Amino acid sequence: MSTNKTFTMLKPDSVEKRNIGAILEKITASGFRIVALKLTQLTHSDAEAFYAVHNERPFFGELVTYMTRGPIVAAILEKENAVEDFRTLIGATNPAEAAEGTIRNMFADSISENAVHGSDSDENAAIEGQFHFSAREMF
Ligand code: IDP
Ligand code: MG
Repeated sequence: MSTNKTFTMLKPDSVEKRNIGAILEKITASGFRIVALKLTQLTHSDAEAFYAVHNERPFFGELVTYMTRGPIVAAILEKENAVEDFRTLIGATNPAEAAEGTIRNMFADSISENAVHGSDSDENAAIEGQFHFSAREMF
């Protein structure tokens, strides 16, 4: 059953390039409601746990270094069919393959520094959202 919620991070490159406002505008203009929102920073162990599924991949060390090098924006978003629709809005992992008008097409530089995270399932959206936000931070 769909929860109608997903979890996103605007990754360190988006914060460094001052794209927070433009990306949040694109997200809300696309019909998502912001349920929870904060500027925060992942620790090394946070990033290793978050991306544990990729820990055998050759880019894992680079990914952890990138995701911990500065603040991120964490958010929970609500919309009908949120997980799937948000993955469509962000576009392919590699911005060179991301469709015109998607967030990664507009704001990402490379397959490693690709601007945003979007949960890949309702189950992971709930786990990732609860990692960052307490009940009193969700509206
Ligand atoms: P996703 O973010 O579109 O779900 P995943 O395959 O789950 O993509 O990969 C997680 C993150 O790992 C990507 O968003 C990107 O930052 C990084 N990544 C994925 N593939 C590569 C790669 O081939 N080289 C470097 N970094 C990668
Ligand atoms: Mg993924």
